[in-house]
Amino acid sequence: MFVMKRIVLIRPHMLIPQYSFTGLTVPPLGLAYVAATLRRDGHKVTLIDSVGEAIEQHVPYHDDYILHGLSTAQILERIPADTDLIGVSCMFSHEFPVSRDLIVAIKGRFPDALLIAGGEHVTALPDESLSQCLGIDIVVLGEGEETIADIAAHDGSDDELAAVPGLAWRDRHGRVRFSATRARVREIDSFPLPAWDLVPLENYWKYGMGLGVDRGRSMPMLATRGCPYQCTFCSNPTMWTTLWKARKPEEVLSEIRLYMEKYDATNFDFYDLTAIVRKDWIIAFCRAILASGLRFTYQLPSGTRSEAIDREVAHLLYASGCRNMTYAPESGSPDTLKRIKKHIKIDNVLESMRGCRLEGLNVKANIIVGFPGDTWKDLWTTFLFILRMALVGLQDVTIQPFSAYPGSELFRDLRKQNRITDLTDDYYFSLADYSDLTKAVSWSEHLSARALVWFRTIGMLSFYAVSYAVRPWRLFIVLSNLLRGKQESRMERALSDIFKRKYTLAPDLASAKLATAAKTTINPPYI
Ligand code: B12
Ligand code: SF4
Repeated sequence: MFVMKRIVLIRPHMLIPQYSFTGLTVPPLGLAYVAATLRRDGHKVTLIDSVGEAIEQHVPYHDDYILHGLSTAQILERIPADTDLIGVSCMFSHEFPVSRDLIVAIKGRFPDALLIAGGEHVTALPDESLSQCLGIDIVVLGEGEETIADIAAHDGSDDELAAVPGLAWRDRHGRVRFSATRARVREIDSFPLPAWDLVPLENYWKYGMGLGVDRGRSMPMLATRGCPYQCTFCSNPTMWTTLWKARKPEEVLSEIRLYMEKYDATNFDFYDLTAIVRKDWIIAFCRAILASGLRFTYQLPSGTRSEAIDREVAHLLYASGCRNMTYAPESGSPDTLKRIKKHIKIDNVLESMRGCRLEGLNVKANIIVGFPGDTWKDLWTTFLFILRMALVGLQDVTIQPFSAYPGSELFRDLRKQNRITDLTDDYYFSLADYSDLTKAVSWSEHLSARALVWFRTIGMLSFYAVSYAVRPWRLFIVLSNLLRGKQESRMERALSDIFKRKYTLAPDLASAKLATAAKTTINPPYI
């Protein structure tokens, strides 16, 4: 017999390093998908988006960090008393200590509600998540929609849980148990569209927040799930396996049309792990947009591969409204690329980038340095590659030190080698240092953390120096866009975020420093 449940889904507050150069804050797409599936099944769902509901709220945390969003007390206040099931998203490993404390506080207030955690981090470390956080009853592994829907349909007894594939839980004897592996959903168009009516989208638009550059009222989109590659630094294979599935281009387009009509959306940010895997798919998608006559911009900001992007594809991308794209070559050193199993050729990537630039796209590249085994030679080769990208005309580059994310092959290797031993709070926090310009952790036997900090600074300065020396008019474009509050490149986004943080956060931070009470509510004792 079906019993309707009262379900609350929570996106916890975000943790960002104080000297972070990125202030990206985006609507919680994964939770919006989960909420839609639970509603499809007839449950009553509330979504607490701690970040979206308090974009302007920032509190200092542990000296070096900032907590962004609602406080624990404010989150607790929003949970209805008759809640049966609480789902918390635990996406980022560096935020786990903070999410854990939140979960403990929630469980303390609502001991009878079943507490389910899902997302990247708990999927990578289910055992540890359950043992480091006694507030979690069940961990949903990988793709979450159907698993949580099955849990909601059951009563939560050990036997019933064992019959639901795709989860880990602590049984009544306190032992961590795993059910059978759940296969990924193959018909990804069958998911109900994200429940955006439960998310404070207007707040994101008000502050110009989105995954890409601010090009107006932006909506998150997902055209594909998974990625067929297995780069050693990436948690994707553990989370999504290597199954890559794309939606039908016309379904993606009809979702876009819906958001244009319902929300006046003008721009769409694709959150795909690697959106462009098949050339025939991207061509069909671009042609469908062109045939529809709809006018909007879209961006591929999360880092795509280059194999399927030649000049023909670049032309269609631009013609159909794509304005920004991010490549993720990660390194310029063939030795490093081989070690991290990236399976790309530098010259092919540069050729693909050149095509995009010639067609007018705004292009950024992501570089990671300090992988285990990286040497000065790898850094030097990567430095030359960075300069070549500047000459090709890329607008932006980010250089980040490698972070050993749980779920990745490199993380497992480092644990086997006893280079990562205890998963302490300090370890989790260290994963956030990638975005702090003053910090790095080096996992290379040949490079110090200091060397990586310097490399990043010199590498980025050199990229922009060459870029502006070769194309001096770009400086004027950046300045004029900044003055007009317009954004085209990631540099413009970063400068505008820093400006916003300085002038809109500063008073907030000052008052928060006085309010020591805030620290006690946000930071209850660890268990
Ligand atoms: C959008 C995005 C962001 C956004 C924030 C997203 C958010 N809402 O909080 C921003 C730009 C801020 C961001 C930044 C970073 N990101 Co990011 N990001 C993504 C991205 C591209 C899309 C996420 C998404 O929406 N996916 C689609 C939805 C459908 O999947 P999902 O969110 O995982 O949700 C599903 C399941 O996880 C599960 N689920 C999730 N929550 C819950 C809750 C419950 C109760 C249940 C049952 C299930 C469940 O069900 C959902 C539906 O199937 C992913 C890559 C990807 N495509 O997954 C990387 C990814 C999540 N990011 C990653 C990383 C490393 C980062 C950064 C640390 C640095 C970086 N290199 O980019 C920063 C740090 C962020 C910070 N807090 O400061 C890693 C995470 C690794 C890890 N374990 O920490 C990912 C997986 C990319 C990768 N493979 O490297 N990111
Ligand atoms: S880094 Fe990109 S290409 Fe490599 S496995 Fe992860 S998502 Fe796929």
